[in-house]
Amino acid sequence: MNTVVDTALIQSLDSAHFLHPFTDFKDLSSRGARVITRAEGIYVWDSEGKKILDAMSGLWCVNVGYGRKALADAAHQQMMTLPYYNSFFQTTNVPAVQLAAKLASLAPTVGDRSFQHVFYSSSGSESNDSNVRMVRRYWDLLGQPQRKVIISRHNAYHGSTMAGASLGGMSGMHAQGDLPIPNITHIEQPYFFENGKPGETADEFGVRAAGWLEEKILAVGPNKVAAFIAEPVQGAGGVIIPPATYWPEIQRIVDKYGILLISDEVICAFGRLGHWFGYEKFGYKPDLVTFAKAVTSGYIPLGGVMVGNRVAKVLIEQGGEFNHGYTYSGHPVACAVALANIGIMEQEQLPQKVHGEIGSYFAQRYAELNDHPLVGLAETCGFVGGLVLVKNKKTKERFKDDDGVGMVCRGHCFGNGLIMRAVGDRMIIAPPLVMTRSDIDEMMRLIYLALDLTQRDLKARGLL
Ligand code: PXG
Repeated sequence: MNTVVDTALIQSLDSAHFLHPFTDFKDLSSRGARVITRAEGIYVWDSEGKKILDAMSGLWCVNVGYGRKALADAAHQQMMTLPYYNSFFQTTNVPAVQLAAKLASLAPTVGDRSFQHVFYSSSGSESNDSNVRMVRRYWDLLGQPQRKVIISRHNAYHGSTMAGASLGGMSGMHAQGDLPIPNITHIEQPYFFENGKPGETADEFGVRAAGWLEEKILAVGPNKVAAFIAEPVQGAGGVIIPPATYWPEIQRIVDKYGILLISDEVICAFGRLGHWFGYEKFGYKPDLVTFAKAVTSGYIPLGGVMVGNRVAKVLIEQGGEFNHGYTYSGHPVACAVALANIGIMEQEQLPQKVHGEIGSYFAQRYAELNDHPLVGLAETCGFVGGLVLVKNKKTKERFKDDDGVGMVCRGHCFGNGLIMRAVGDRMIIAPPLVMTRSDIDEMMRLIYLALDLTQRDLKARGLL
């Protein structure tokens, strides 16, 4: 395929017509967007022919890597058979049914929670809007309509629609558009490096951080709380991995007050943490599980909610008509691609690979970064990794926001052909699950190079 493009022309049309997400439009216009033209395996290429190792799997989604013919074939075949039909008005379609059954078979039962039902959308944001609707409907049907409040966490990311952005805890998003919407409130995130007290162990901190949920429930009034929503590991917030004690204590608290637990697994499902679903990794029992992104490895938009038996039973048996749904709920092409994608993951045993030897190798190599003078703490969970850049390793002194260290490092990553994301002073990755040992070695080589160049720059600026 001819992927040679006139970069200047594309950039000028881009700035004339395309308003990008989470972008300073004027700033982008002045510098010109990077034009990505093709991808294969774990690499993308830009319009200047530069080859870049994509350690972010697109945006946490291309778990099976780029260039998978089976996914293109599935889309092509489904488009020629039935490109679209809705699932309103008592109709259904074959791929949507098959995928729902497949997802139900993959989602493990934990304790008294099992997952037999799926509600489809086209994105993570929409799925979380659906969660808000389902949670409130559930409590209405149980005769407790006063249970409206959903508790989330600061620095969580749950999407960009009105409900998604409200559930999320990003202050920059709340500052625009009168958010959060009513009855959504937040507690602090379990970020040990930042919020651990001197002398406190990670495990002690995990219990204390979970305790903030109980404090909030008591402050709101236990009979007003509908649900708690959280990502197993916070992704967009900077790969914040909770201490091992956190989730069990959260489980104890939600059980004590009988509130619903929503596990937002838009990033953490489909092998990312070494399991089909993230809740398996930590062993907690969600009532609703949000998914999107890697269900199709990002090849086509699809999202949804795995609805656990506790909620499904009430909605199905007592609910009557549920007045909620999308044109593309159960889109046949998206569902066909998802089935093919899950087929690849099963055949290549990608969750098992991340859980097993290749995941251990990644963890071991990434942990070596802890010896780098700029790294305060480097941690992984499955195939996500985060590290914090520090001024002083011994005292854990951080850089100032204005120092822009993350951006300096990100610049060096890109300059040397690596996509690694910066979130403040944290550098994060979520590599494709198909990486081999030698891919991991190459990625680590590029990370070290970027860190060394960042250190050199910071020294030159007198910041070290
Ligand atoms: N929940 C979680 C946990 C997510 O990570 C969404 C919901 C929303 O999904 P949609 O499909 O509506 O975008 C996400 C999305 C970043 C970044 O900068 C992360 C996401 C989206 C955009 C940027 O890391 N995650």
